[in-house]
Amino acid sequence: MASIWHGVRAVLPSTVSEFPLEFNEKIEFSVLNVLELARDQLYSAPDSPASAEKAQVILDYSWEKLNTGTWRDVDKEWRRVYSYGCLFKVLSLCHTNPSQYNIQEAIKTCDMSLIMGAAIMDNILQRLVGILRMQMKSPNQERSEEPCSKKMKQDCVSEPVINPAQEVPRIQCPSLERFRSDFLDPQRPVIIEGITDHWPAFTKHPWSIDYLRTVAGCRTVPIEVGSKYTDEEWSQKLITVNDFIDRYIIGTAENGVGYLAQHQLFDQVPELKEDIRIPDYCCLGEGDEDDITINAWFGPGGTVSPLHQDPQQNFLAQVVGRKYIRLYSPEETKNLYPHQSQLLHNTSQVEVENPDLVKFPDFSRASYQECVLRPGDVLFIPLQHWHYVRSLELSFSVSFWWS
Ligand SMILES: O=C(O)CCC(=O)C(=O)O
Repeated sequence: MASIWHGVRAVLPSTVSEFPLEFNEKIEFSVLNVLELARDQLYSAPDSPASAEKAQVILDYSWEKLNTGTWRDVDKEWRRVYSYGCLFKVLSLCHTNPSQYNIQEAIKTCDMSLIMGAAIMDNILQRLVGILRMQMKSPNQERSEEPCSKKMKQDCVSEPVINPAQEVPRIQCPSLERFRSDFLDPQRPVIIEGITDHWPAFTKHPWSIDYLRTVAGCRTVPIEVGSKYTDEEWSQKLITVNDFIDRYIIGTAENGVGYLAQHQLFDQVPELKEDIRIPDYCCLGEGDEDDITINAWFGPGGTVSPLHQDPQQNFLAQVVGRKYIRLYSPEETKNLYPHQSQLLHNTSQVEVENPDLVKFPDFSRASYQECVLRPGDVLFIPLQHWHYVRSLELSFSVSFWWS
């Protein structure tokens, strides 16, 4: 285990004077002082218990700042301070013969920095997590006698009946010009086939529960709990991917619907990002590749994303399982009863597959298109098009939001 500290130490600057601690005037002098003491101790007495205490002081204080007011208004400087707190905590956890528990705790701390903090020191927490992951017992080791032997939760998910007259059209790998003239310019939805065949997610590393456990099982991620985000009891929590699979996919620990729906997964777990490719058609947009948001949508059968619209063009790529999708053009907005509140104004109040037509009578006038998205399919959802999504079985999709 001495090698852990060796590996960790190797990513730190070699001397205290090379260790950067620069903040703007938003950060109070007393906080800077604790940060400097923690840094100096790291180089003078790294195994002193006082290191862990200072890390905790930095974490507690910056956590308060991150949780005051709305997230949008949190100053990035405080997110950097939080990441320094995470860094000092990881270092104190890894110093002397860390147990598996401490290594898992250190990985969780790196993830908290990647989720809540901001990049510091050339993304040092991302590099540390790579080193720590190698020291974890293989996530499948304990499960090796029973790979996938546990039965998957069998959800009773109803199969939709698709009306062919309303079905979203399909096309095989159109040229860029054809896609632009027939679908992007007129803002018409289409399912593009044959453009994901070369993705490692289908070839080299077919995505499966076991594969996810291997590349991301010990990683802490935010998940959504509740059948849909408009429900009162809906909430978000942080758990490891292994726990998410055990509780919500295999379903041994808890009932209820859990959805791993988030944009950070591919930044947190670069191995997964290497398995997918940004569709070439995104080059028709005005933004750079860095402006494209890539979201993961991983959950059991029956997860529902209520009818909503987004302010960007979207390619929704299906990797595992199938999803039923309904699309309404922005012209139908008047028949879709968006919520009044600012927070949910992009979400319809109507339960698409079980509408209350007494409360929402005009909903029945809204025309729509529908489809079942299958592995390999990529659905183009034009900007502001309302979409409703229900997974028909265990499903993993990836969406690309671009402008
Ligand atoms: O797959 C889902 O559940 C929702 C996808 C979605 O809303 C999106 O990609 O914008």
